[in-house]
Amino acid sequence: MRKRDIFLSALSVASGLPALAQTSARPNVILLVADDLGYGDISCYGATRVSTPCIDSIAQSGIRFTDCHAAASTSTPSRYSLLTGEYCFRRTDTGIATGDAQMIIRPEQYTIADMFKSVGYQTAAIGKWHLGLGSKTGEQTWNTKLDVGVNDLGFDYSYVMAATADRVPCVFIEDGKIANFDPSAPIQVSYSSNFAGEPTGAANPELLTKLKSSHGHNNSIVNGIGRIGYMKGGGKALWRDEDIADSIMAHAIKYIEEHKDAPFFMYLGTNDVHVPRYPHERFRGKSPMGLRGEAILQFDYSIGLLADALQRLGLAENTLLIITSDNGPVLDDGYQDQAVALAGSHKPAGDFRGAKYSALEAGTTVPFIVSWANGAESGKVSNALTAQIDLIGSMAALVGAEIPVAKAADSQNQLDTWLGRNETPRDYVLCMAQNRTLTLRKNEWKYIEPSNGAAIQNGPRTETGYLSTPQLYNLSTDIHEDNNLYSSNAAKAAEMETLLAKIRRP
Ligand code: NG6
Ligand code: CA
Repeated sequence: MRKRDIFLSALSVASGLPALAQTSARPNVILLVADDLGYGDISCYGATRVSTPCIDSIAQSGIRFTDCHAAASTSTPSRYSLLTGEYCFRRTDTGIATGDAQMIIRPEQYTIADMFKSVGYQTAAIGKWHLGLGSKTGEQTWNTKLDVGVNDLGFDYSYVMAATADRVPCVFIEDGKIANFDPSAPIQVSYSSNFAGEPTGAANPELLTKLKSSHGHNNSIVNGIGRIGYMKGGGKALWRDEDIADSIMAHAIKYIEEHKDAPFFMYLGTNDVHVPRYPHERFRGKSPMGLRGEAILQFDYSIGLLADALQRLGLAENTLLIITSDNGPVLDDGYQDQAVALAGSHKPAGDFRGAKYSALEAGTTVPFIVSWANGAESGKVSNALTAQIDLIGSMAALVGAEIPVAKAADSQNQLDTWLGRNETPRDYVLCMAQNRTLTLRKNEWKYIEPSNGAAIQNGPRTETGYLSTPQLYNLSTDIHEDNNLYSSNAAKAAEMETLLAKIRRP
């Protein structure tokens, strides 16, 4: 036997599962990560003021998890952990990245794409990136090929937004180069000062014709919307916010069409439902919740397009699709899109306390749906404590890849739980809030370490859960984290603190 076959046999014995390579074609894997989509934002997780039939139908044919966590309550650190299997807190440079940040994951670092490539998969990253590009912050060669980019992290193909839709540069980068590059309008990007003669949201609010800011977002104006950071140029390469969802999904589907004969892994980051929420015209007026509700409808519609494409190409049965979000929800994240005023009875975070940015459960508890007709249970709801950090470990077990020693060290193999074969919970779940406060879950217990952050998030006015003293909650009786048991349950508190210290310094 070749080394790979020996490894697969060993794996099948160890896990009790048939080695996939010996039983069925290896599945395609699509990891679809929404942006700021809350636990309560989709109907199969309880939303009633918005309906998400495409996602609900996928959940019905797969497993819907009720207690899954992103590694952080903001995007950059959450995605860093997801793609590397390493906790974001282990490095200090994993906070929310500017659009001109250098690449945070180092080319030599092991990624989920490297893992899939090691067993012969084609790999693609499409959509929101927000993990930096180029080798030096502020010195990217935007108008020629970037010196270092997504394709240096194991992805064969990439079509990404450098950061977020509210940050410049407002162009897509395809395989390291500006997509639809306009030679008559090369771009310039700065996060320190404006370019002479260029309007800004702060100086020219009359030019904010599509969306006005509620906080921040008052630098360069692109498509009638103020952004974070300054840019000049772009011409025909500039995105139109109304077309971002279509553009991301069109590129994803084109990739799938072109790679339907070989197994592929696709990291697919939608822009929805991050700010600025400015969905395509066809969704306008379709939600009582205004633009944020329409962005959720657009997100669901995009997933419908993806599902249809998989069906049409004969890939529906043997594609493992994960639908999740990078962090919890927020209503007012800096634009006057009326998300707060029109939310009504909608609970974007379900029954959890807090929001995006927060150390409370709403910050990192995210929708998590796994669907794979050929290999996962169907029509199941799993209450197992799970974590996105286990992506590499679980997917490596799925495809029989050997993770090199000391790589993706925080990621575990939770494949059986993820495929619904059992409900074995993760032994603990560690998360990081925006001010880098760490939280620890173990079974029903939740510990929040002390920090000096403000109790209310500046801007969105949401609860952070930051407190100068430690917190301990029993979520089985107190899902809303109201009763701090830290003083009254000293034994459990000590156990959680000891475990946190151990994880922090392995
Ligand atoms: C904040 C932005 C917010 C959003 C967030 C990152 C302001 C006032 N707020 O700093 O709008 O962009 O960063 O969100 O600028 S994330 O989901 O990508 O982490
Ligand atoms: Ca996010």
